[in-house]
Amino acid sequence: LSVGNTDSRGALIVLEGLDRCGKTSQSGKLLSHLEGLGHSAELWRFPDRTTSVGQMISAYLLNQSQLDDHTIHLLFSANRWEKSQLYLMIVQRQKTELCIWHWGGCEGYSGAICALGSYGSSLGVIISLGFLEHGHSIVCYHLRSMMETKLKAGTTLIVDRYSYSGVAFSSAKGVDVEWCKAPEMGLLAPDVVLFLDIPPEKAAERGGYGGERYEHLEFQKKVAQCYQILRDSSWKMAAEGIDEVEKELHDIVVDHVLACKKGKPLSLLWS
Ligand code: DGP
Ligand code: NA
Ligand code: NA
Repeated sequence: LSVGNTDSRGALIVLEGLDRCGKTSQSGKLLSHLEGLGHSAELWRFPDRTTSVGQMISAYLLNQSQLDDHTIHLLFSANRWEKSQLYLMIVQRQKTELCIWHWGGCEGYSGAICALGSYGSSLGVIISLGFLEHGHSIVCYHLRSMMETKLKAGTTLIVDRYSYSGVAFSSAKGVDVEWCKAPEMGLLAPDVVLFLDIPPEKAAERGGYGGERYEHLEFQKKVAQCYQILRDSSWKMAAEGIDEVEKELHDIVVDHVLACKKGKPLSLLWS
């Protein structure tokens, strides 16, 4: 196993802001910048509308379906948990070497897992299986989340919206903040949150505004207030569209990428 021999990892970078704040184009520029410096990086976004949960979210945002505020909140959260789903790596032990034999989703295997021991590994817990279903003398099941797997393989994730959108948009409707935070608990905490600070009035002037459920000026003003409640020391506020600010954001991100490369530990929301 070549990954995980050190605690080096990619950084988890989250971009947040109101609708039409320019996050998506900033995410793209950030990706090119990191790749240009030779870092491995990927762009993710939430909601991920490609999954079956994501399709329900998309229909709701397009006003094609109506859902209770709590229900849609939990669907958005489920859409983030989907990406943290445990994946299963089966490794076969060959003398002193471990080689990856199969990699796939957990379904169908979870019932069979019986923990006989664990390997010390920065990758996580490797569980030896005591039965010989696959005809190997020792089969190790290694449980990892997709997001953690990417990070620990050294890939930096630039994530367009995350749990903060979840709490800000739902609490702007009047749903209790603590209730909103609860289902996000246990997801990975970002290393840095870049908040693109734009006056709601300015965002509202942009083309295509109003196309989806939440794109109304009065609602976005409430979302802006709710974001402020969530703000902590990991947040960097940035006025959008200014070259120096963009450069500053890039420098902040590179600093975090380097710190993670040196082994800065991962933590969980909302600790
Ligand atoms: P986007 O694809 O970034 O334009 O996001 C779609 C819309 O969904 C946008 O108005 C923000 C909102 N949104 C994103 N994440 C969440 C969430 O977790 N909960 C709620 N209620 N809204 C969200
Ligand atoms: Na939008
Ligand atoms: Na999104």
